[in-house]
Amino acid sequence: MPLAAPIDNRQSPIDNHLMPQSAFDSIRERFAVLYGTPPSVVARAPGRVNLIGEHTDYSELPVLPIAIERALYVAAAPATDGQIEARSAAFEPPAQFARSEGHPSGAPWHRYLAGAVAELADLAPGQGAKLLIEGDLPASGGLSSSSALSVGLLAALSAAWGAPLDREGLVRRAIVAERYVGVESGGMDQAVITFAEPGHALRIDFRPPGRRQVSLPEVLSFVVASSGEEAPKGGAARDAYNERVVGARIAAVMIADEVGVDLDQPVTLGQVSGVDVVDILVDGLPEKISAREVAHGAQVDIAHIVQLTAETWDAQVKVPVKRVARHVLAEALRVQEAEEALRDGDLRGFGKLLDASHNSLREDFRCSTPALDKVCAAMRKAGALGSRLTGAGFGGFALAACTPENVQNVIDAAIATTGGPGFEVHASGGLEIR
Ligand code: NG1
Repeated sequence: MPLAAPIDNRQSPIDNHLMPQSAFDSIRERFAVLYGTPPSVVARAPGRVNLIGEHTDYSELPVLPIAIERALYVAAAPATDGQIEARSAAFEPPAQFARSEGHPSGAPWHRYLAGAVAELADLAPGQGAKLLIEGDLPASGGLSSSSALSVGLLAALSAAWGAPLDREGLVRRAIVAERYVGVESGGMDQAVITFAEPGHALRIDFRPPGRRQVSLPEVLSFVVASSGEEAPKGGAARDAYNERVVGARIAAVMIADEVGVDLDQPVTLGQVSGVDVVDILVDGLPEKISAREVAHGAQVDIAHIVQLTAETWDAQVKVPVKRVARHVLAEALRVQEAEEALRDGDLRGFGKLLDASHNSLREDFRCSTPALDKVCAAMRKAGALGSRLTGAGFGGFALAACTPENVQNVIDAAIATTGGPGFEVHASGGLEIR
């Protein structure tokens, strides 16, 4: 069954939802005090909350996120000395390195900075930059602070160097920049951060590529709550994420091989999701299998399965395949159903889809944690229409949908369970550059 309805490729107008001038003014003032010169540009990159469509983007299947009012602000000015100097109250410690050196050692956030600078190697060679990064976006996982940082840095640096990127180019480069940090992510975050409109979710399709704004009912509110566990993109969480990416690729190859799809190029589950008997084929997949076994059996280039941008993957390791594919394909159908429920104002139906998504992420995809399960259950008990983990999982934040009069109950229940933070979020506008 084809998943994607025709997509309206309308672009978000720039500066569609102006944030208060004061936030831009105050970072400008602090920049001037810090560096003795005003910034030439400030970029505001919001966080995001994925409503539904979790772990589908890297299989080229749809997602339905919103941008939120919490954001990172990146102020930048060019520097003739070729040095990159970046300070932040949100990220410690400060960074300083010669642009020509490329890779500063140090804190994890320096890798995002290095990734963004490396992605702009073709712009204003020899120029350095002074940067100040501030904001109110929690960095503990699930609200996309890493992509807000990458998008904000690319937007601010390219503008400061006199070559502002167009929004499509910005998204493309931000995806690549972030993959160098080691997580083979799909592209949802960078797209919604750049193209979101207030009051709307953004339906993003990858095959064929497209976006459309989905109007949100006014009587629908959203709360996000921390599970109390961080989900840093290093170590175990990165490996667990990449294991799912490889599992999804293996499933795609095995199904494609069954139905005679050309295997000369990498295949994704998105490519085979329309096959009539796809559910039967998924049922026939092994629970676990290694990339090497599959590549050998299907005579496919093993790199199509295990090649990650910045990490190596041991092709002999057996990874979960059947349950990963089952989640991904079912979740893609839920995105379509959730969009329809929003369009029809069916809030209960929408809430049930969030619950079903969480169950699938817990039981099949296995990226939930007891703390995430607990905070979701507490929010449901407090009257939420539905609740699920949001983002990659393995810790981080959960989302609840509720009616406006229930927002406070849901927040209180979440905070009583985890100690917080928990707060309401509104669908907000994407990247602004001033
Ligand atoms: P988080 O970790 O929540 O920013 C990650 C990926 C997304 C997507 C989700 C799971 C990055 C930058 N983003 O989101 O592309 O795959 O997991 O749906 O890694």
